Amino acid sequence: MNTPVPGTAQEILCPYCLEVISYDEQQLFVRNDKELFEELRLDRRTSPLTLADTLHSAYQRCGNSGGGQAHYIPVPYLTNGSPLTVAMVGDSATGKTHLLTQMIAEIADGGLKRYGVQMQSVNPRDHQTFMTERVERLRSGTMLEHTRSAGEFAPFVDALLLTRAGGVTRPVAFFDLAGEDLRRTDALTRFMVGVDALIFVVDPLRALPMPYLDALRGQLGHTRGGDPAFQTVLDRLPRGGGQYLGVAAAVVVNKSDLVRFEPPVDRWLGEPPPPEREMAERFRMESQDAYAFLRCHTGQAWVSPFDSVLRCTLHFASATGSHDHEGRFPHGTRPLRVLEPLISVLAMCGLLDDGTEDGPAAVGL
Ligand SMILES: Nc1nc2c(ncn2[C@@H]2O[C@H](COP(=O)(O)OP(=O)(O)OP(=O)(O)O)[C@@H](O)[C@H]2O)c(=O)[nH]1
Ligand SMILES: [Mg+2]
Ligand SMILES: [Zn+2]
Repeated sequence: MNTPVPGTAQEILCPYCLEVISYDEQQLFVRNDKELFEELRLDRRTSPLTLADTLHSAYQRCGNSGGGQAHYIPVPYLTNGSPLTVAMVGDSATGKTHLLTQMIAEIADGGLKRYGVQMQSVNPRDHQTFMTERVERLRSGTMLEHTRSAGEFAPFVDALLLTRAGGVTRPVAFFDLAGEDLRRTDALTRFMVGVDALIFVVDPLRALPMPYLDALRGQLGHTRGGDPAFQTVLDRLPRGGGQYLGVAAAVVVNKSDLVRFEPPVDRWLGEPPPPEREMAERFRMESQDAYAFLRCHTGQAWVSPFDSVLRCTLHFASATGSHDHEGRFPHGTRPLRVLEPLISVLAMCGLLDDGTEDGPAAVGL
């Protein structure tokens, strides 16, 4: 992690209120054992190593709280280059939390190393909490709970520092709201206006008509009308004058284990991660197949992100590899192709080298 040099602070957007914020040593806090924020006074006489270690777990209070809820941003988020925000989108129970958990688990296991990317946590304690409460829980075979409604602010659930082989580091923060919150159009979802990448999660139990899925659908049932959260979020994004939205996007047919015998799902689920040099081409092929699959079986509304966003890829994935049995995965979980949608949006945002000669990411074009 970079140790910030006074007077060189870069202006970035606060991920919560979207106002400009820059690193300010006078606004630092640490969290105590009771999870309360306490002011941090830096002693410049401490050794650079100790200072760097203190700052790694420090927070800065955003000065734009303006009567609303005070919010705190991890210092490494403000001092390591231009941050990137990624949000999961989909109605309740589409599998956003399981998918994001498995994505971060695979990154923690070194899943981005084959693309020359190293990871570090933005805040060690928050990352450890995420690993214990989500990743280890799921790996022990316990289904994760529905995400609680966020109230006034949507905090990111985890954030990582990703460093490319050339040495460029960027903080990446992940948002995972409850499905019902994503339908809100108030201040809670305002951060969506400034988000860099969206991962739209399609639930086969809602989208696909196959009769063998009926027993698993629950009360919500099948609909050709699309996911209401997709439309609310797409409507919220700034158009910037053009016909298409400029955000990076991936549409994931999640829970693909439920339709694993349908072609071409069967074929894609067995595919290994794409090598860097073939990434753009492989994602293009998968996108064509997934688009055709969705359009063959369901209404146009389910592919609305692809129709509205300029750079969008489509993917097949399964967060858990199988359906839960009364809240448990007795044989553990077996994530399938969960990292690909994230790799795709990271490439679109210039964080991965997609191996093409014309510089920033040809992925999604
Ligand atoms: N078969 C199958 N079930 C899955 C998969 N991923 C998630 N599920 C199930 O889908 C249900 C909902 O998962 P969540 O990840 O909590 O869904 P969510 O979209 O975060 O829901 P909210 O937090 O309410 O918005 C759980 O019962 C999971 O077991 C998958 O890949 N395959
Ligand atoms: Mg959730
Ligand atoms: Zn703020």
